[in-house]
Amino acid sequence: MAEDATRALGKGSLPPGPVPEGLIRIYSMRFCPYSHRTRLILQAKGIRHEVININLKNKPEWYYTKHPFGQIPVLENSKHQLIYESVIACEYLDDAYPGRKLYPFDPYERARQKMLLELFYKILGYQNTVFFGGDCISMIDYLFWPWFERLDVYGIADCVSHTPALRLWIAAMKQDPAVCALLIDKNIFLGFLNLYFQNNPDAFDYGLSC
Ligand SMILES: N[C@@H](CCC(=O)N[C@@H](CS)C(=O)NCC(=O)O)C(=O)O
Repeated sequence: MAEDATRALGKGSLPPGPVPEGLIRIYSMRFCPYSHRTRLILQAKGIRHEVININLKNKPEWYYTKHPFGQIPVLENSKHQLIYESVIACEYLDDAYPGRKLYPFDPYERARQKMLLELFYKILGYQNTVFFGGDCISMIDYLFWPWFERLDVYGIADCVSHTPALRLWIAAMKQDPAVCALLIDKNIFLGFLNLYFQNNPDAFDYGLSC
């Protein structure tokens, strides 16, 4: 499995070589919630991958060959295929790789998760099960999680204190191995935000020791 803690590549960097057979690459940024989503799926499905972090305030020239607007996340496979838009990338990983399917097989249940996701962008409805898709974790939970993990960092964790079902879901998510593997240290996140809002291009490497 890949190490996420690599320095972000910026202008003047050399483009990485082709993706080796049997591996998938993610162009990412350590603090981006959309990349976080996609890394959760890589982790949850145990997909061998490598991470290339991109400096979003000083983007490498070559990165525009990976995404038309230079956004992250982007997946690249050994056939030079590029997949972007985090929800599409997550579904691609679920379809293209073996192991437990994170989207339900049942077409209605799959549609229901996608409808919930649409609602998430407006206002969140809630279920009477621990997870959004039922009694075990599935795609929809991973697609929501990065924003909930950041509530504490933004100092607004209290906004879920009056919703016991959501608190239960957050507690259950914190038990999941993929979520645990990618939890971000709050102080490191705050350090990143502080530099980011000063427009400092070193923000993306905040907290890395070398
Ligand atoms: N709809 C996109 C949004 C991705 C996105 O906004 N990524 C941000 C980083 S969190 C980005 O690339 N920002 C740099 C830019 O827009 O130039 C997705 O779901 O993948």
